[in-house]
Amino acid sequence: MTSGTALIYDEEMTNYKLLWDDTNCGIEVPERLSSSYERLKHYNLVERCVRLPVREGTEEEIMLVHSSDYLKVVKNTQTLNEEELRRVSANYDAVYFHPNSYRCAKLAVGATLQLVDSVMGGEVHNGMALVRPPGHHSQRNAANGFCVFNNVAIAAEYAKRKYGLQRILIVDWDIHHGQGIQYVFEEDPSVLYYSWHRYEHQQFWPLLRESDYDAVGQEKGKGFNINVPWNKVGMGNADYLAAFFHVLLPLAFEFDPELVLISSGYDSGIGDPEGQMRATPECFAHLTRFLMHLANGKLCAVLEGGYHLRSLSESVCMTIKTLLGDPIPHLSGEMTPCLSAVESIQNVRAAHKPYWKCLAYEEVPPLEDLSTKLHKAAEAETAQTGTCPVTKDNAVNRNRDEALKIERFLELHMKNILFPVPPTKTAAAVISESDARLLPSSVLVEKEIGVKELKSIVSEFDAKLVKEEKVLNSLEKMLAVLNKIIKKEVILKPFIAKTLTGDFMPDFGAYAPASQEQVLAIQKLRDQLQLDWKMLQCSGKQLVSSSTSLFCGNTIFKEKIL
Ligand code: Q9C
Ligand code: ZN
Repeated sequence: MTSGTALIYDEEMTNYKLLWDDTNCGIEVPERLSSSYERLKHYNLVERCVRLPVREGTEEEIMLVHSSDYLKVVKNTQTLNEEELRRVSANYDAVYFHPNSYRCAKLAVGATLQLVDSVMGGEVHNGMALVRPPGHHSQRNAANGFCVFNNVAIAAEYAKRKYGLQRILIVDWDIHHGQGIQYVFEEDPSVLYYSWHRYEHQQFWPLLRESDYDAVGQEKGKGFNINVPWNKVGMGNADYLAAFFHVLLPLAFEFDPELVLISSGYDSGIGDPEGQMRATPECFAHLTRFLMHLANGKLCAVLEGGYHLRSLSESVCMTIKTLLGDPIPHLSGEMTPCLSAVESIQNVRAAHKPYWKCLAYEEVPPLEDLSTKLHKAAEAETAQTGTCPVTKDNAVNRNRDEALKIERFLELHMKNILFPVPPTKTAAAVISESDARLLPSSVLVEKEIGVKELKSIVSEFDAKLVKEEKVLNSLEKMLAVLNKIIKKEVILKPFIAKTLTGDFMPDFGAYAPASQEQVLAIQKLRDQLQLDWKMLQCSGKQLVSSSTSLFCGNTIFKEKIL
């Protein structure tokens, strides 16, 4: 068993800065690094980490992702004067060079690879590298968005080669789209890239069509590129968690990575001038903790953006505290995602449905239509009458088809709420835990089903639950929102009943070791599923090695499988 959290930081990476006026680049300052490190010291976190020295990334390592021509261009900036530096910088979008940029960019690559080595070598369990310049925008032949070398993309290539990894997950929670990473791995099924980003229907930098949800990867890499475009600013804890629950985590668990890399930008946090989002530092503790369940905990976080110094440094601390295993702080504020977030999430899910088993059984019409329609109808009606149409009996003249659609919409959301739950827990207990944060709308509404009615529904299935006021509160909140979308109890009741009894969740029963027949049956199933199950599909060694490791506790079976 390995333990410990690595921290990689070297003051030398603060030794470059913008030398001239440029409103695009002014926010990328050395204090981003030093203030994060100061904050870590303030919370006594530095001394709890395993300190690793940085090194320079080698030319060979840099060329895992970048061309030798581009490497030469960057190398050449070391000796340029200000005028020449300005000229080189102007060849790229939102980039500045300084005589120390090349040295620091090499250290940023090397620091990232040191982290990967110490995690893969088992010296530590996980860790974080605090680096400058960031990496995720840079491309084979170009610097971009403050980024010189693509630290995380290089790390993934490096880990594939040095450790023979077949499945690496990159989670890019920076608020900008890491298009550089997308370009590198677009056709590569062994690297699953996930990014959420401020998009605003392509009105936000880097203004790319390929940042939208329908960029799912190409050729063999189809299904391995996941974009969650945020079309509004102000996304917060609930929206981020909903994206994790409904997009990233299901797919990531199906993918079953051997290593997780985080493009750990904090411009997605509250107060950041670029992101304009609202996630609190505590949110990053939750995001981190979820990812620690993957890849046996092998996780490397690498700093990308983050321009509000206080928000940035508090969020860095939250991430490292969580990596160290500290308790996760509670989240405050609105716990339901906004309509725009739900729309984005549903669009990504729809786009990825052909590629992932965990999405395959979703039977809903494209949610874009439905929610946009509901939203528009509500807005129009509210403007006219001051009341929300969907709560009024006859305000919206729905035909049967539409009613059915809404029913499926609700059913889908109930399934979503319950998705990550082991069957041993009651549905209601789970809803209480998740605090109903996965509901489709956050608008306050009149209650159509009161606590009394609710109690009677619930008590039919589990008398014990009725006593738990907390559970009821969550359910009540949930029902209130559902009521807003659709008035008729008659549709809701049997459906809620079904959900509460856990109808669609299989009961696995008590755990018992697999019998020989079961192992062979599973083996056969794996053969069949291999074609479309990601976890099997992208493992070259697949059957033999995975099967034996699954059942290695039982040597009798091992021989049979081999
Ligand atoms: N008008 C990172 O967060 N903004 N890079 C350009 C153009 C550039 C962000 C605005 C933002 C780059 C690593
Ligand atoms: Zn960013």
